[in-house]
Amino acid sequence: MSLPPATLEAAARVLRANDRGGWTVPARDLYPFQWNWDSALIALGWRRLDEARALQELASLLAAQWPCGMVPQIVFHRPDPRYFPGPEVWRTGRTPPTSGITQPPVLASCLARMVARARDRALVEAGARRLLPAIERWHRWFHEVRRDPATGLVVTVHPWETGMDDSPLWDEPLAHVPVPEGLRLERRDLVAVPADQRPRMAHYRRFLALVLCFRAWRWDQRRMAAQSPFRVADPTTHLLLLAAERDLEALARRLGVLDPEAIAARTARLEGAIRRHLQDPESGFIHAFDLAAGRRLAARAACAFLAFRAGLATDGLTRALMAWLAAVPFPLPTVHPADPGFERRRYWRGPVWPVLDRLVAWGLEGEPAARLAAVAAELIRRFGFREYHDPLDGHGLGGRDFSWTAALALDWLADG
Ligand code: 9WN
Repeated sequence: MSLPPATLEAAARVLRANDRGGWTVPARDLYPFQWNWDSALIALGWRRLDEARALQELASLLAAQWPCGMVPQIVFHRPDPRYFPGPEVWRTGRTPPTSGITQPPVLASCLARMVARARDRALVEAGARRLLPAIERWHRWFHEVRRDPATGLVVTVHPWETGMDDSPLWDEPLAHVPVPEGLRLERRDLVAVPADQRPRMAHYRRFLALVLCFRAWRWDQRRMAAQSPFRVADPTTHLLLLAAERDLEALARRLGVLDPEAIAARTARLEGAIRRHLQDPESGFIHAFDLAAGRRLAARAACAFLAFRAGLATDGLTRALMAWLAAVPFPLPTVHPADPGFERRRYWRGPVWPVLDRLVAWGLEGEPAARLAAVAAELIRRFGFREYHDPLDGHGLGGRDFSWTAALALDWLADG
């Protein structure tokens, strides 16, 4: 289902209004800096309007890469009092200031899509050649600096790294994170969004406690991977990294750059670790793993369906997807409504996120892909470019004029 021209024009207006000159804010009031996986997905919207601007979005993010290879979750290009915690809390010592953790790696996959659909092939391929070495270093960082020696899985040290911050997946491992006495927490997010649509205070206190712990360790990434009080293997990070590695290898072969064999070898190792530790052998479902406790977690979330994109589909997982699609009028609910943890309006604990539908549909064909596109198109037509929605009545929630929602309208729903 495609969106009408007027809606696509409105999407382009959102991107232009959120453009800060080479980088785009996710949402003007709520998130006034550059975010990692937002920018990669926003670039896909820019590609429909201006391919050079799309490449610039990725370049401005990669310019903030750390010497160790990490590409940070947030780049604080210029001060803005509307977000907490800002650079004065993170204190990572980087220029420009950045946070000290990462986010799910979708950059390579977005760049591969830009190359595959390029209108100006010479421009986009030249841009890809420039950007690929930095992206390869970032992927290598996941395998080397963030490798859990016991399982071969990638260590995630903060729920913000998963992009699905207060998901019930993290309730159990977060419970072990100590909160220092007298912790000072400012909730500037609650100025723009009602509290029942945002993470609870108990979650936020632990989000901040982890930041302060890593700050005390001077952002030593190896120490964070080995000793963080929150050490999990995240389905989203693993499944998107697996897909991104496959896309990177294909790009390397196509453009004759990097070492595709080395990428293929580490991709195979990653796939093996996911199959061994995250995928349930009977149901095919992809679970999170608590590395600190040494066991797979029982909780289920919709990010498991990113497995289709990563080439890990099974009959059981297909049956589960069908059940989740049928469970609510506006799928995918991030948490199944029959789950006791389901909350229809609260952030990553139930609402449908158009951006997740887009990422899941990227790995699907036929009826399920068409259904997700139809749902996202209907939500956008009725409620505008929102951050997420109530999966029972479709009502728009969270931030407004949201960049990645506008971008997916241009990149995914304009194609029909
Ligand atoms: C923390 C920007 C980001 C997204 C995340 C989403 C939310 C931030 C927050 O907003 O997280 O990174 O402060 O709530 O959970 O996926 O990248 O849109």
